[in-house]
Amino acid sequence: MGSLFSSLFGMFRANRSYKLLILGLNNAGKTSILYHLQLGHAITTQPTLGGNTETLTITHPHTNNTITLTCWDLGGQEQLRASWKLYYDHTDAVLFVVDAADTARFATAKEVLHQLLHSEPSLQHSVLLVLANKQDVESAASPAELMEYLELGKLKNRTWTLMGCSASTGESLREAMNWIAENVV
Ligand SMILES: Nc1nc2c(ncn2[C@@H]2O[C@H](COP(=O)(O)OP(=O)(O)O)[C@@H](O)[C@H]2O)c(=O)[nH]1
Ligand SMILES: [Mg+2]
Repeated sequence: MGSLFSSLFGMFRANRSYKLLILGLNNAGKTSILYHLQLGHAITTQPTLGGNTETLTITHPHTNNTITLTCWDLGGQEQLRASWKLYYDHTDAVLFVVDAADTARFATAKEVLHQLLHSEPSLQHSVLLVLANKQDVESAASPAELMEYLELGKLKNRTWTLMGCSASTGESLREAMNWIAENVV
């Protein structure tokens, strides 16, 4: 499989830049997704050390427009860092990644997600894609189950969807990026 990242401009409009954030609790699979998009295959990830961000940028060869993906862990004290505000500005889409096999932390994931959307004015216009990651794990909750756990029906004035995916196999990552390309205004 080729790199999905290099073909993103085939899905996204070439005449503008995009800023996408990949957020979620630690161990959800954010870094794995980021690298899968870039390399087209799974890598062994290292835990991201407190507060670090990881960024991938692709530049359109003719227009110099960019697609930027930045990820960091939410939850715990790090979430409150003032410097994150800089990253939230002008966000087109949030990819909120949940480890669908980690049922013990669904409640925390829900709290963190709803708090994020309520407390960050600069995310008011961002579309939301929730990824129920690790669908390759047998015990993983289905997308429909996770949608209920996370109470996504409560979201108001927001374009959102939830999809199952696997950063290990790459399942549904192309569909995920396609949805974003089609739904970012
Ligand atoms: N089975 C399975 N493991 C995954 C998947 N995505 C990530 N992992 C593993 O989960 C762990 C945490 O992944 P990582 O990308 O570092 O999570 P992050 O903390 O959100 O950046 C690593 O051991 C990954 O190999 C997946 O879709 N399926
Ligand atoms: Mg990480």
